[in-house]
Amino acid sequence: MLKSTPADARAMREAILHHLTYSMGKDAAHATRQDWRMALSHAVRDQITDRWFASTRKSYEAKAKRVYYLSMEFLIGRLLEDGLVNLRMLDAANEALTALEQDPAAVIADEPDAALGNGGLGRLAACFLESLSTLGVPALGYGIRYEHGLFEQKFEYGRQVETPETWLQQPHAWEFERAEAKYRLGFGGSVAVRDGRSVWTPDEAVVAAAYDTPVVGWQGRWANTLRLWSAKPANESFDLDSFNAGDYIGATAPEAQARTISRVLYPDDTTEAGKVLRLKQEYFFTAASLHDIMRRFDSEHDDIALLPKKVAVQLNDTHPAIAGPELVRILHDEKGLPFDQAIDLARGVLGYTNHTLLPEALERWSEDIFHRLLPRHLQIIDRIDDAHAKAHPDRKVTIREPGTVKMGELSFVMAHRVNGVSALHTGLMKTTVFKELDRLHPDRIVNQTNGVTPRRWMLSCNPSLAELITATIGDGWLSDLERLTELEPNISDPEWLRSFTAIKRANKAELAAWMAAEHGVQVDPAAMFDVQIKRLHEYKRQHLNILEAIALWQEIRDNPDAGWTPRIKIFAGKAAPGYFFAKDIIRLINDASRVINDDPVTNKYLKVIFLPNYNVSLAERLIPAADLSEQISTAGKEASGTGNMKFALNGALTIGTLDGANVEIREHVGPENFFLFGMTAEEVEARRRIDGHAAQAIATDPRLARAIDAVRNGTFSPTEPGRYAHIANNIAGADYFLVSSDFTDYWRAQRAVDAAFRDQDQWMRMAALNTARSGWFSSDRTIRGYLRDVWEAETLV
Ligand code: 26Y
Repeated sequence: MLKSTPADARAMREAILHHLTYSMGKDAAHATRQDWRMALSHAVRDQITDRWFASTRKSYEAKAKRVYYLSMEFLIGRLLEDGLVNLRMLDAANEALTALEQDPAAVIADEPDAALGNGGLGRLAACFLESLSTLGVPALGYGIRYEHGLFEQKFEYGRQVETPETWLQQPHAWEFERAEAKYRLGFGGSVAVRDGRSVWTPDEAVVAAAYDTPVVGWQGRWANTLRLWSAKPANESFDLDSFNAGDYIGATAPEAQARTISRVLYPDDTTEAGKVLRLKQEYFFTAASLHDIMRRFDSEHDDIALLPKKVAVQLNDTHPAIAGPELVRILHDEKGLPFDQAIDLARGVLGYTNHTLLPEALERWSEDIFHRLLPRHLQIIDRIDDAHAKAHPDRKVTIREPGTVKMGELSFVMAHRVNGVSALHTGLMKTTVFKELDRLHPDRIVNQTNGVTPRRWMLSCNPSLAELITATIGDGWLSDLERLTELEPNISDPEWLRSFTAIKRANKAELAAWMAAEHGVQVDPAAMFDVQIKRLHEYKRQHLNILEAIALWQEIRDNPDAGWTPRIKIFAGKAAPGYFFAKDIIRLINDASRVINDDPVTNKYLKVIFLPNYNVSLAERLIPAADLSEQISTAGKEASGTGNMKFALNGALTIGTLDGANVEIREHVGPENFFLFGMTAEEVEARRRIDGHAAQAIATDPRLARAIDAVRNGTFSPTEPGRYAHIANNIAGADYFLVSSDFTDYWRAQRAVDAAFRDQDQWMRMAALNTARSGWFSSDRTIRGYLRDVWEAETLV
């Protein structure tokens, strides 16, 4: 499928050498790895650029409806391999680099991960962009060009230490600066009424400057743009008076202040902190994007009533929620449309995706901050709220509350469609946070279950499995993932299953070699690789996982010869810098891992490893090598999950609760190929109402009691025995996330996993069935759903 001809490899080699000379100014004898990486990137970029122009031209010619995906986060990772894979040039590049005496893997790994996102929401945006291009939808992603992406994580004595991420300090081949696309944006100031019109005069200004990155779809048939905004000073960036007075540092202050807006990604996806700078970031990128969208619309159409027919703007959570009032401001204040018509047009354009029901993560802004930064928008929000009240006199919900603006309610009221990201989550939206709004607008909420792109999450990260699949059913699955079901008849063919098994084993051996080389840990590739990789959150319950490991360790010590199934528990993930409980869970896992791994009695059967600095590239390494996928959130808390889909697709079995998209994964792969445990969302609610639920659970499970004791009494922190007492007390006390109450069933399910893994043939059949039945979880399917139910837009290829 990807086999290159000698001519392809030759052309690639020439293109690389051309760029080495003319873009990098180096000859082969003096080129560094970075030079080679840049030369190859430019060669690939040339190919993408031609297709990109062709796509843009087609969109203009068709005067097609465009989809705009507004997101504070795009967790895109590395782009070189992605481009090579989608253009089917990976083999040619490998051959060319080898002929040039370069190590292709090292050249590809030289690229820094673009980590412009925290986790699931940002990675989803990246998968969506790729699928929009694969499907040939005229679309743009809009976001912020953060100078510093998500912090890098190191461990010092087991503790998370954050250091700044600096991706832009390395040369970057993918973006084009657009000197012509600049917008001046205001903050603060006052509003006056002149000739019956509200006029906002801000007292602070900043310029948003566009940087474009092409995003190429499968087989290069289409490419869209990711447009990221960088903040620049609006006026003379340099205060000459200060400079002349000898204040050399003060002279640069205006520039520094303007640039602060796009300096750094907020690393917290847990608790909404209501910081002024964050609201500035939100308005900055949303307003710049809307001006850009309106400029494009005005250049193509002269009837403003066409707006909802030609423009779809999707809000990735409430972070760009200011789009509603800003669009109304543009249409009413600037273009002079009646207020009600402005609202209707804006609503026709906007869609809102909700990604969380956790009350502490729902954005609310203080009226005070809002008034200070966006005085006109606050007035508009009040009018939107009033208009909504007038239309629904019996309503029991408001956007404004004394002292606050509720961004979820604002987004809901201003969007024609509101969606959740899994069936369970969408159902819960209707019965919890948006119950009243759903009653008033019963057709507004729809479900769009998340998906992942199979190009990155199979073809690129698991090339051997991709090759087996293509050899078995052809390569149609890459653009129609549900065709993976055609694999099913082969699973009963022992030879085919042997190939499948050998691939999983080779992926595990590769990971084991990497862990030994990079982290000095020795693991047996024959052991079960049990993986939990995701942001640290109490609701995701990494502490349930480590508690089970501790109980297992204790049990193996009691009875070392009971025929245990060897297991490597692998963790990775970052905690928000201010989320101290989550950081303590990381430290506990690291401390416990030292004790457990050093235990000569048990370490043949159990090891625990926490890999530092989880990012997209590490996920690409781990997922193809996993046997067991840990998806163990407290039911009702994980909106969807997308890692869960990547694991199933790559032939890992899930141990999981009935939460988020786990529910749908289990339905698709079959309950017999999924290890279910734990309470349902309803049972969770009921359980919480029982006084002393944790104590009850502990009283009936001596294993749990003993594991909690070990955490409490300093078994893993002998120099500071009280270090984890608060974690033990939390689990044994209020235990809001029901670690104790779900422990016994989790333990049971884990032992069922052990038993199943001992029958490798049967296990691998189940693993292959997971792959064969995961096709529905392609982000292509998700995007088709949005096109149909939310955007009413078409594909052009
Ligand atoms: C406002 C601020 C505190 C904030 C910043 C980032 C709040 C939330 C976030 C990010 C949320 C996020 O990543 N949510 C995840 O979205 C995924 C894609 O839909 C889901 O699969 C996952 O369940 C959900 O936790």
